[in-house]
Amino acid sequence: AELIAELRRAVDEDQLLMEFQPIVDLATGTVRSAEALVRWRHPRLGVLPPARFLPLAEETGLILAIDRWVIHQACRAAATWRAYAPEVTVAVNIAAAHVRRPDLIATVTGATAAAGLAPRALTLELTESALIEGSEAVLERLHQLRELGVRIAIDDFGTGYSSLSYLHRIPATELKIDRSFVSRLDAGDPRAYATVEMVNRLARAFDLAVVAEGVETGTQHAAVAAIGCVHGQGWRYGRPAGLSELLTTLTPID
Ligand code: G
Ligand code: G
Ligand code: MN
Ligand code: NA
Repeated sequence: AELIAELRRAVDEDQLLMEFQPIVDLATGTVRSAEALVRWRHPRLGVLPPARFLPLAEETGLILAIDRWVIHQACRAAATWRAYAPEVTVAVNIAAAHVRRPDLIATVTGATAAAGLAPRALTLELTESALIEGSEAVLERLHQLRELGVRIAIDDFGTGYSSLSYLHRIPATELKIDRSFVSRLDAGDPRAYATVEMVNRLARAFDLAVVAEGVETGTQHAAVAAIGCVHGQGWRYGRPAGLSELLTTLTPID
C-alpha cells in the first residue's frame, strides 16, 4: 500500500527514468531503432526494474500515466537523436489497458507533435495478450494509428496465445521473436531453430519486419543471421542504457 502511494508520487516527482536499447541491422550492425524501457529511481530502494513496479502499476491503473510519460519522453529523445541519425526510430511498450482506451490516439498524436517527431518514427510494441483481447474498437484504433504512420510491433511473439488468425486482422508492421526461442539456439536445439525459422518465414509472407530479441552470444547472432532475420536486439549489440550512451552508438549523417 505504501508502494502505491510512492509510485503515484514517482510519476509526479520525476523519479521515473528512461533507458534505450539498440535494435540493429544484423548484416551491418547499424543501429536502426531503440526500445525505450522505463525504470524507477526509488528514493530508498535505488533503481527498480519494470518487473518490480509495473504489475502494481497495472493493478492500480497508474500504468496509464506511466505509459503516457514514457511516450512523451521517448518521442523527445528520438527527435534529439534524429538530428544526428535521421533514420533511427523509437519503440515504446504499451500496456494492454492502454490499447483498450480511445485516448491512446490523442496521447500518441500529442506526444509526436510536441516533440516534432514524425509518427512513422514511432513504433508501439503490443503483446499478443493485449491484442487477443482486442475488440473491434481496438482493431479500429490500430488501423487509425497505422493511417497516421505509427508502426505496430507484436512483442514477445510466440509466447502468448498465438492465434494465427489475428495476424490476418491486426495491422502490424513487425514481429519481435521472443528471446526464449533465441536463447535456446546456443544449445543447437533443433526445435528452437525451427521455431525462429518459421516465425521469420511467416513474417516475410505477411510482409512484416522481424526482430530477433535477446541475442546474447556470437552463436545466437550467427544463427538468427543465417535464418535470415533482418534485425536483432540483445546484450550482444547493446544493453539498455541512458540516452547519451545510445547517442555514441549512432552513425551520424555525413
Ligand atoms: O527493462 P526490462 O528489461 O526489465 O523490461 C521488462 C519488461 O517491462 C519489458 O519486457 C516490457 O514489456 C516492460 N516495460 C518496460 N518499459 C515499459 C513501459 O514503459 N511501459 C510498459 N507498459 N511496459 C514496459
Ligand atoms: O518488451 P520486452 O519484454 O521485449 O522487453 C525486453 C526485455 O528484455 C527488457 O527487460 C530487456 O532488458 C531484456 N533484454 C534485452 N536484451 C536482452 C538479452 O540479450 N538477454 C536478456 N536476458 N534479456 C534482455
Ligand atoms: Mn518490448
Ligand atoms: Na519482447
